[in-house]
Amino acid sequence: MTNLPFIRSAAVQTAHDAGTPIVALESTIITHGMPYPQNLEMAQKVEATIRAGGAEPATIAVINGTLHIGLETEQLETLAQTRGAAKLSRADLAVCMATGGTGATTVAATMIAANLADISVFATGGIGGVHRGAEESFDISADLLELAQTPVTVVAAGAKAILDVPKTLEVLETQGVPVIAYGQDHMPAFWSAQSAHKAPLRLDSAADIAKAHKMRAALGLPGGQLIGNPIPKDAEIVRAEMEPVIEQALADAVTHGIKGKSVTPYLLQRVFEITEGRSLTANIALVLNNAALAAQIACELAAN
Ligand code: PSU
Ligand code: MN
Repeated sequence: MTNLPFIRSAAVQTAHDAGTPIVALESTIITHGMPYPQNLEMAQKVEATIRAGGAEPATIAVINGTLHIGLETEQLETLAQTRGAAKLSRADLAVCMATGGTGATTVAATMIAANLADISVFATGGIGGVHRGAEESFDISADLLELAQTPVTVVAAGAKAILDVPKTLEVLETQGVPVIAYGQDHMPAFWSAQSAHKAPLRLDSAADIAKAHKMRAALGLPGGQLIGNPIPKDAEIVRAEMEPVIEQALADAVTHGIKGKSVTPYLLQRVFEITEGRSLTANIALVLNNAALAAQIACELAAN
């Protein structure tokens, strides 16, 4: 029995007890980031990629008030088809659990859950960040503040390109979050491998990323690391092509008065529509790529 309000799936419990490396996965990308059935296929492929990399995947979600670390096959299938699941960030997690609700965890909430369950590495698509026009809307994702306080290494393909990337980098710097591009000098831009912005830091191996994770802990520094892993070249949509699409989606969001939590899901859906599904194909490719790197990092953390 545990006092902590979560349960592990059978496979995650076995991995935890055996000391097998584990990689956490979020669920908002499943419920709010992609349509069914592609979301389910993506989630299953991501889990398979992590297993192929020698680690155990732990998809995290709240189901009927219980925080699940790892979902059983049917739970994942059900969640992928659940309409109206809550989108849970740091602010929402406790209320959802206290009231027996069902919801998907964002990057912030997944980091909290992973840390509770002794998981140090987490793979996602793109983190939330500072929205364009934040000087008016004050829309800054709680993901950034979570990276500053919860010791989980997050592998993402950068901040979503719908965001203001330089402002996102500034907030991360202020918050003391290491932003590390993997294998290149520039920040990746989600659907595109390159952004116009140099990354503050660069590392070229999973072993170095694992070492840096441990060094932060040894220094007594709170918080995690953000790894910017570029989408594979053969799957990317180059920036020049994406930028007008993003502009259009942002303009539509303003026209329709989209605010708060709905902004990110709305923009992803509009980009999907405007690109006639190509953004989704790229999104799935980059998540799989992040899962593979996260598994390597988890193995390195366990080995040394
Ligand atoms: N990356 C994706 N799709 C998503 C998200 C990220 O490819 O749906 C989700 C993540 O869960 C992230 C959240 O934490 O969007 C950010 O939402 P907001 O901007 O409202 O904080
Ligand atoms: Mn927001």
